[in-house]
Amino acid sequence: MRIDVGNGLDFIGDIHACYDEFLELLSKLGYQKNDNGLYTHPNGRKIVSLGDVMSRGPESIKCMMFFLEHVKAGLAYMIDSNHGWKIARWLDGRKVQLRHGDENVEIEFMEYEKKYGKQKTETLKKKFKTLLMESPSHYIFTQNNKDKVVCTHAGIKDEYIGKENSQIKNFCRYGDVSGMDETGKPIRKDWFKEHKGDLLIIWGHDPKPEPLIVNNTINIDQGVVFGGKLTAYRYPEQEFIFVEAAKNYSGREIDNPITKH
Ligand SMILES: [Mn+2]
Repeated sequence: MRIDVGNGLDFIGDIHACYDEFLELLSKLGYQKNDNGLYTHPNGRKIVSLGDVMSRGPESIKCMMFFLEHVKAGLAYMIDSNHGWKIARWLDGRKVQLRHGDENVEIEFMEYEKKYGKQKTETLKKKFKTLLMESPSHYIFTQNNKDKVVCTHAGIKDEYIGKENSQIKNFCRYGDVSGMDETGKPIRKDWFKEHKGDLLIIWGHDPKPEPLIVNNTINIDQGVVFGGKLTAYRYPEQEFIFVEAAKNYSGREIDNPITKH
């Protein structure tokens, strides 16, 4: 899970099927579509998704297709995430309840099947399943063989970095969750307050109106699907680039994580 920073990285927060905003962000970052339909950067930069590329928003299949093709071509990286894991298990035929926007993915697949037929749909589902199941809980990016940046979906403890087991995978997917509150929402503990040292941790999952910077950790989920914005964090430039959401796609008006603050 160690990768050299190379010619620079563009970390992208939770896209949640907001494909238009994602393409706009790529264009702002200087990526261009080549003759094979792939987005490349003239300086050889690469895209790093923090997961949750699908669900809630309008175009899950397009977003998953993007990462399927770009990860395969070595142009992007994507890590595991809570929605990603749920969809992976659903695609694997396991019994899961599709909610919190995951049901939109099923609807998209039904429409896809009507348009392209059963065989093509099954092939695509299988490819998505493999991509999602094989995504690691986190990546460590290095410069001159020194660990510089870690990316994870919902959080990580310092002692987990560089290791992988089912407990670590769950922590990275859901964060430090200690039960549910009376409305059934997870009670989240602030794992990032415990982070020590120079290693930069970039994470998403928990939408904040602006990037939250604490102890060398940065949350770059600015809730594009809730009508917020999609964030890119450029490394090593340490620069934020944003695209505003065209609308609030989530349908959530009350208790919206972006507007309630
Ligand atoms: Mn998430």
